Amino acid sequence: MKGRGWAALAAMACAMTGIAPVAAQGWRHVGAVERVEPRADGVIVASGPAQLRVTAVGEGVFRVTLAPDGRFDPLPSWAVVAAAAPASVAVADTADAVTVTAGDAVAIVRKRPLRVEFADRAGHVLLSDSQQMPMAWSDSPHGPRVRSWKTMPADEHYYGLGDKAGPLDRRGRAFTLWNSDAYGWQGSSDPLYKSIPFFIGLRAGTAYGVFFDNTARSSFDFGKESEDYFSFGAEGGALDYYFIAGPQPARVLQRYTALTGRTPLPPMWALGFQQSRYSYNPESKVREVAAQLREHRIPADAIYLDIDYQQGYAPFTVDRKQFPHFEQMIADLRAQGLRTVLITDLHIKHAPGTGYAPFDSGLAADAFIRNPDGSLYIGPVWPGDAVFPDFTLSRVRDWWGGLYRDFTAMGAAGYWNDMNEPSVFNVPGNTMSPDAVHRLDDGSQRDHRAIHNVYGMLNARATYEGLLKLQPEQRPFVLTRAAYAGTQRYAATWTGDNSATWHHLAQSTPNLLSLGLSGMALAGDDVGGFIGSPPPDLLTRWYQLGAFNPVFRNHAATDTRPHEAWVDGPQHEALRREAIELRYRLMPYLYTVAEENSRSGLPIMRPVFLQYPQAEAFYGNDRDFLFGPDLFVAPVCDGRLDAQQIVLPPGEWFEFGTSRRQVAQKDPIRLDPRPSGVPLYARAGAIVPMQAVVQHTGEKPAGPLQLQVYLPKAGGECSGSLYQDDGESQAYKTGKLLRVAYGCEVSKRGVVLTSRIEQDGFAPWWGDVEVTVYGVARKPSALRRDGQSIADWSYDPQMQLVVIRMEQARRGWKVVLNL
Ligand code: MIG
Repeated sequence: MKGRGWAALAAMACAMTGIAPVAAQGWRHVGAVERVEPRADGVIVASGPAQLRVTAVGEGVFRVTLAPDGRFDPLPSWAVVAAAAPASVAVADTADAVTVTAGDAVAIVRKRPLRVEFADRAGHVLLSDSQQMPMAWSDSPHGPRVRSWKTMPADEHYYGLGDKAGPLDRRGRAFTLWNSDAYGWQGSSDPLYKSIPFFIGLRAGTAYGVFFDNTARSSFDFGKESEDYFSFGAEGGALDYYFIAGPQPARVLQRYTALTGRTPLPPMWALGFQQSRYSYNPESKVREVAAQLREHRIPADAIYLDIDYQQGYAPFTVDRKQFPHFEQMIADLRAQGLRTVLITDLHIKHAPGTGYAPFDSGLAADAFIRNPDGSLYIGPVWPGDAVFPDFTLSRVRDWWGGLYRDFTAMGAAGYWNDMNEPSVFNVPGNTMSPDAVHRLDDGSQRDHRAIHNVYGMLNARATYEGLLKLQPEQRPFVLTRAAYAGTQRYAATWTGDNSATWHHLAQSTPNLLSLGLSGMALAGDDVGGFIGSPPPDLLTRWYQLGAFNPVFRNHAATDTRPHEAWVDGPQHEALRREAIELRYRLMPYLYTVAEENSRSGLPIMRPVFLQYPQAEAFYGNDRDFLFGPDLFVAPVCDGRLDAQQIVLPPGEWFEFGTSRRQVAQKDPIRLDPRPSGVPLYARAGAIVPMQAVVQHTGEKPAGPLQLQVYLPKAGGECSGSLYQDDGESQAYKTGKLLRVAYGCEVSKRGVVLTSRIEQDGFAPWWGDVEVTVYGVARKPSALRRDGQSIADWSYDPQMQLVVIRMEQARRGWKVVLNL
């Protein structure tokens, strides 16, 4: 079929499907390049009025922008924060092509016809424009469109686009990006709440990324229309995309998050267990839930107040009839180690003349979106008729941020920006009118079609930046439902209104992995499912999986049975508590991973191929994942009782907390599906920092810092790290932090364990350390710390482990185990 040409193909597809052939949809192409204008950072090529600009904007990162009429769209990017030409860019113009070399990648602009390719320095092509269908634009009756088609290798896999439904590998399917309130979404629902037009292509261990920076309704087709090509494009805006070289997928993600920003270090409490429900009201109910959490000894750090705490659903109000002592309630929760998170939807109640300050002040500040005729855009949402802040204006974002003044003064700790697709009731498309007018700081205007997909992100941004202004010493916590690329700079997210079914439990992991691969590492879903009432087994399994999600929040809709940990009797409660306790025991490790994410963009939940790109067995694995660099989680996601089959990542792994070693092998491990918890493995060579169980992150853990050392075979090494700070302030930015690197070397004669203090600006809660070394086959003959014999150690021959207790170990040390 390859040789038959585009038109024939399109005609065939048309005959088969009844869809108008692409070629007939009025696409126009640049054709042959007529002029070449080399620049310091790349090149502009032109043909007639059309121009294409290809520039290097980082090592291995290129930006491609098409201007059909020769004018490059002046709309600034909402997503990109850092795109500067690297130190050395080489541009070479030959008869057939212009090449732009930056770092380890080359952009090749072929001239006849114009086609763009990307390759590594050795000439291996990574991504190339389709031969049949070069990039195109149209202003056909279908409206303005742009699109790029790329050759699709048979063995290439595609990941990203945020939390789309269905398998993690997007190959063979097509997706629309148009932020949508997708209540009741299912495995094939599309579009959903977020638009993150970024994906990673992965083929035989080599990866690249593409970020299509366009906020209009867009679409990605990964070979659904044809197996020969994949494509992306939008209904409006510019063909403006970034190619990001790897070759490792982790490198692609580091570069993508350098371009669009990273997640700031969250407050530690946000990594604790969070209890939510639509809604906990009145005040007595909130207090009761808090008391139950503590009575049942379910560790927890936050309680959410959903829309019913407000007066008539008007954002930034409190229903004082239901919550007579709102401030005192927040303080009382805080005294129990529970932070209060308040929902603050963006739709401001349209309430002229009623003394509702958010409306009055917004109107006075001209902060609301208007129709083309200048009247206010009004749409019905929870409060009834509502108006919508014009978040594209920085002065409106400032105004919005100021609305949080009272709540922050009352001691609320986090904010929940729901409904920000935006969701509008009882109107076509369930969102704002496409003609509504958004104003920009440069004085220009865009209609809603152009801004829709970034609107929710700007809501989260306004909240985050406002909180930073109000409480500059604290780390804001914002949870957003809608997002565009770059939203990770401002907010954590969740996957919206999932359902209490086994299917949705299984869908949770690919969604959260995909969010992490799309830059949004701080993500979770409604544990237990939002819609419907989960049977006890399902709810327990969901707690067990949620304990390994970056955001761990139990939430449920109004008409569902209770979802709290204790509602199904002592056996289920014990299993759920165990899962939550493990989360808290792992907090030193988790917090260290979150800090790494803030610097590198590497997610907290990682598909195995992110760390082991050659492990093709995992390219299509939607169930299992790495929790940070060292733990492998193989959750139980179905209610069946046949054996759970587990394939381990490459290398050697230990069953967590034991000396039982497993080597990755072809034949899967078969496990009884009813282990009490989630099957969990630690990498041989890992050093995992842990602590005693606490009821919330503000409680000082009893006893020492615990280090679990999983010994590799003789000749091997191990590594681990610990990051700690005060957990909530910005003081870490001025060096008030502790960073420790742990290591080990294993030889036939023994083991050498080391602690190296890399940064010593913060005194943590611990002074002593307890090291558990797993995989020690015989009793050591001697143990020395810095040359001195260690008194307090023991060997368990059954468990094949050594436990060493050391006082005053918050410094560099070297421990030698003679074997
Ligand atoms: O129209 O605030 O996804 O988590 O509980 C429903 C009420 C509005 C949708 C959110 C859900 C939240 C609910 N909200």
